[in-house]
Amino acid sequence: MPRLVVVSNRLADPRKTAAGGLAVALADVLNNTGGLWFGWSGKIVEASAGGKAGEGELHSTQAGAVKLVTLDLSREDHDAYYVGYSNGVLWPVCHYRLDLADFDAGYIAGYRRVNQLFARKLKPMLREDDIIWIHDYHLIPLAAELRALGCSQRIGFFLHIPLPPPLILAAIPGHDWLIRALFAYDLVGFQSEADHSHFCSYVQTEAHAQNLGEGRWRAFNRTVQAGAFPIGIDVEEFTALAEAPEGREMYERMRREYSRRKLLVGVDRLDYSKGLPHRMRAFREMLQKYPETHNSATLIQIASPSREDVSAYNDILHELESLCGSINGNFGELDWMPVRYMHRTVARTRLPGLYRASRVALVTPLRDGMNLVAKEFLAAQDPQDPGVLVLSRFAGAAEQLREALLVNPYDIEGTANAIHLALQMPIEERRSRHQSLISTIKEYDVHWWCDGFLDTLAKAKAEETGTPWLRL
Ligand code: ADQ
Repeated sequence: MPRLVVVSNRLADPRKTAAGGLAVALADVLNNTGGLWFGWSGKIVEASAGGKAGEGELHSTQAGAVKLVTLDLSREDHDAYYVGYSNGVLWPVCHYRLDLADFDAGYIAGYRRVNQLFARKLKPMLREDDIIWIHDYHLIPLAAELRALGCSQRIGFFLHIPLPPPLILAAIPGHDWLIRALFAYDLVGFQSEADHSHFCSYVQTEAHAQNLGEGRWRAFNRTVQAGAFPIGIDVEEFTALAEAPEGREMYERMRREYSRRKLLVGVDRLDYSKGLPHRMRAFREMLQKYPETHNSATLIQIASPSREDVSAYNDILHELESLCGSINGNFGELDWMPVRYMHRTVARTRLPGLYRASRVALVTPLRDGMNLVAKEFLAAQDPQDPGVLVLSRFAGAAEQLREALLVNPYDIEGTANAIHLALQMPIEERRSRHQSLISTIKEYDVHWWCDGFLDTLAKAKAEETGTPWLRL
């Protein structure tokens, strides 16, 4: 079996529970093939006097059969590649937020520089028959840079965030270069059919690519295969976490604490794509419209700190704090606070207990590649007395989870009504919705995703008919 090489901006130690679903899923294949996982160390090195920093000092550790190799970045590279182009341009535009993008002309060169650095450092570690799997928007041009150095291995790419329609994508400085770079891969995977269809319309209209059928496209002297591979969770692992002592203890504590009230839960990174202020307004609207919910429902919102070096994140933090404060100020009683808001990360081992104790989950992003919280909430439920998922139609997960209560998060009143409906939903309906949803997430779990992508990659060998790579 060829060795699997995974490349992503950050990596996780697959032996640790805290690493989460993706690391757990990749750990199996990485372990079985004695694989290599390569990425940024998270460390920023300041330029030393006279010396050139950021030439990527390598750190290597062995995690079982898996080799983890990371590199450091210079301050300048980090600011342009990570804060600038990746999180200041690609993240907002791919989440349809042109208004929040920071189109600084200098960023793209830093993004390219770091991708070249990754390629230069990775190449000497590669074997001829390796299968390489590159993840996410930070590393779109990495295959092109590897090809430019003479690498002919099979290379796949998976985009974890949405791909917007061509006219939005075209707002990205260098969008044509980015899409052209995707043709350096043998296989490109998206989260949803919607994202895949945006790729198809872009390459047809902007790149005049030839449609070869079965997801294959020819352009820039290369062929590439593209498709939707919706990511799942490790349902068994998550259910086991719910049954483990910490999961149970958390569940029992929450049940005791909220025995007189129904619990609603929201768990997100604090990011403007997650629709947190819209969610709070919908919850406030529900309290206003349905006074019988006063005293009987509490929303726990956990928002983990995220990318605090990007200014748009500070704005969302203040807006959220002020909304939670005003809801509690206006509706709270001496013995009841409608919202409990926490700006922190909850340990992965405790999440299942919290989910299981909640009657309703609010997963209402304005735009999301997939959203794994939705799937984790479903996996943690008691099938005999399951909670209800209120899910944004703009999350990639909505393509699969049709039996959730689907909402348009921009429609505050509509979402408020859906939350109320979820709180009132009779047990038979909760059970039957949950039954369909759980069978979907079990069938399309993270192992299905991982195997499906790698099997397709093993078969998808691009034809090269010339030199495709352009300079930026
Ligand atoms: P994220 O935007 O980070 O990921 P999401 O899929 O919702 O979003 O969450 C990823 C993981 O983080 C989940 O396992 C979740 O439990 C955990 N998490 C989130 N908030 C947390 C908190 N406050 N405390 C503790 N844990 C928390 C990107 C894309 C998504 C896509 C994933 C995977 O933006 O659309 O689903 O990658 O492809």
